[in-house]
Amino acid sequence: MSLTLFGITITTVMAKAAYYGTKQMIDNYKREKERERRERERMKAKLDKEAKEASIPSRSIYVLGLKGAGKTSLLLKMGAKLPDTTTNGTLRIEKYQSFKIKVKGEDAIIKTGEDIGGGESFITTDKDVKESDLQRIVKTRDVILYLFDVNEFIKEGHNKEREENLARLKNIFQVASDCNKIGSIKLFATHGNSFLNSGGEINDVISRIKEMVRDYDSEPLFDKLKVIDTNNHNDVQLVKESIFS
Ligand SMILES: Nc1nc2c(ncn2[C@@H]2O[C@H](COP(=O)(O)OP(=O)(O)OP(=O)(O)O)[C@@H](O)[C@H]2O)c(=O)[nH]1
Ligand SMILES: [Mg+2]
Repeated sequence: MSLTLFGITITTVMAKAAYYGTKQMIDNYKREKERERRERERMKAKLDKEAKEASIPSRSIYVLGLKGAGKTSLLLKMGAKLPDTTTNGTLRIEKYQSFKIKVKGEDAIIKTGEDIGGGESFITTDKDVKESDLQRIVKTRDVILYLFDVNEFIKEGHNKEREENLARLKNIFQVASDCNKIGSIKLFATHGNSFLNSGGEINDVISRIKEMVRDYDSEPLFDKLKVIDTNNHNDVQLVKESIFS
């Protein structure tokens, strides 16, 4: 069928094509407007989230200590997303994204960071290089948590693990003094539950440890030493509070 208007012949096929073409244009336009609306909403939500998070207190931390001290266990318990297989010994640097925690009922943020193994090779302490890993870490992080296994530390006699801890703490103390950040180093003696289960007494062990480190360079770091179990919710809460204190 065809219709002639002002000398132009319009066939049904032409009319249909014009109709569908126009419809498609309108649909495309609507889709584009909808996409723009969704993008605006997404941006607004992102900005709102960033503004909200900017008002939440945040800290960057680094957890140090010998192999088996409980670094990975503590980070996992605090809420860092790490492969939990790494509590069998962290073999490479594992990065974690920033995560939210509660401190005294209020929101707080632990910034992006990394979990390292306690093996010597993971961080350099060599002062000859321009800046050792340890210097970089102490300088750039807000808080350093240093963990050691209380049961190993207090063993009497020649104690290689205690010596190693004290050697590392000497370095850390030195670097922290150089950049005026002694207060950012927090010490925690871990495996407190095994210690208690074997009949130990917390106050007594803290005094014993302080006696053992008397006259060592890092002695001042032991002033606020706490004994914790990295799997205990209240103990981990204590660590979180110390990060924001
Ligand atoms: N009883 C007890 N066990 C703990 C505690 N903290 C860690 N552990 C255990 O000790 C072992 C070593 O813990 P990790 O968290 O892997 O120690 P790490 O410091 O990350 O060790 P590396 O990655 O090798 O340097 C694991 O079997 C943990 O379950 C604690 O406070 N109490
Ligand atoms: Mg580990």
